Amino acid sequence: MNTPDSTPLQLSYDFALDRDCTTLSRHVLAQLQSFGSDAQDLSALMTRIALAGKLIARRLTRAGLVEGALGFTGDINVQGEAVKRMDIYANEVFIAVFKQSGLVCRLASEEMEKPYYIPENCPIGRYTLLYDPIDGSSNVDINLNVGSIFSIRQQLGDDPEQTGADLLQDGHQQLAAGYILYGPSTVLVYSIGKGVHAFTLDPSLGEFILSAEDITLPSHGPVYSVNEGNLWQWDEALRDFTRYVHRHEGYTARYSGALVGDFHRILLQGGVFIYPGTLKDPKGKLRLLYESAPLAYLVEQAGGKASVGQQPLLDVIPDHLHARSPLIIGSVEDVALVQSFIEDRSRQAQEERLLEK
Ligand code: P6P
Repeated sequence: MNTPDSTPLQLSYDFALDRDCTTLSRHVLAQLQSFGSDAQDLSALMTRIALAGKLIARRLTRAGLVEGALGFTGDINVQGEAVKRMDIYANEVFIAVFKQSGLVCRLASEEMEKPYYIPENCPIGRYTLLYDPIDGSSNVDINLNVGSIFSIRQQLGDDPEQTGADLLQDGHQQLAAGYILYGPSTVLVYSIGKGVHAFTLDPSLGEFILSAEDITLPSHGPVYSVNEGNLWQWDEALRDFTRYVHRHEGYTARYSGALVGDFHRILLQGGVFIYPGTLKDPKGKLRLLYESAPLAYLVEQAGGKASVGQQPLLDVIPDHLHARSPLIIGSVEDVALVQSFIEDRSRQAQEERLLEK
């Protein structure tokens, strides 16, 4: 409000107060320009996700001081991966937070083989939360960034077998998606299909406060993010791309071992993140429904691109709940560059097959 006697100090107070009052729930309702039941649901869902983020952030910031917070449980999860204690804690947080919500009938998590039903919510709550409670958990014990990734889908039908079969839909069916990055600050990034927005946790308020609105990726960026230790397992096209960026100015490698942090860097600075198929895992390592698809939804909302190679990632329909997919995601020009090497190799292979005939 620019009153005649407003001083720059007054203006900065007004700005700071207005910003501190732009909480996540208010932002969602403003995005939807509605107070209807669907809008209220989404706003309430995002508020619950924020609560989960606060509880996980609190545990992470004190993990080194809390008995039993770090290290492994000794179990192997449905992914065949060693389970960290923080994976279980974070998974339980999401269950506890949504149990009381009345909104979500079903949770599908990287840590649980089958969907988790919350019967008391099911007649009313027609939403499913798909999530990776702690992504990059190998970073927890060394105090490096980790994240939670989430996706919200409508529950279609009653899923009588409780297999989540109705979730095997392409990524365009997502109602909302985002992640929480636990780094020097805790940042929640989300989209409900109206742009990508970031909120930073103010621990003194216990609130996520709007810190960046309508985030858009640059069309090109210097960063390529891939684990070159797997180079010997990749298709030749990915080696061609790697040789190209090694030999050309203007590229820099950044890889943290945690998808959420690596993606967040690409979202803000541009570039490309790649987790390709390998000889060991031809479909790649990352899970489609609760890792790649939510990030693909975000990146397209931010003007970027996500592909599994030659097919847009959001078009892919998983054949089971924990289906994996290759992931090439980031700035339009950089994803296109990776795809150009894939197309060249595919054309070359086709020509060789024709010559053999
Ligand atoms: P690699 C973490 O386990 C994760 O799922 C992602 O967060 C990360 O990008 C990837 O795996 C790292 O895998 O094979 O490079 O160690």
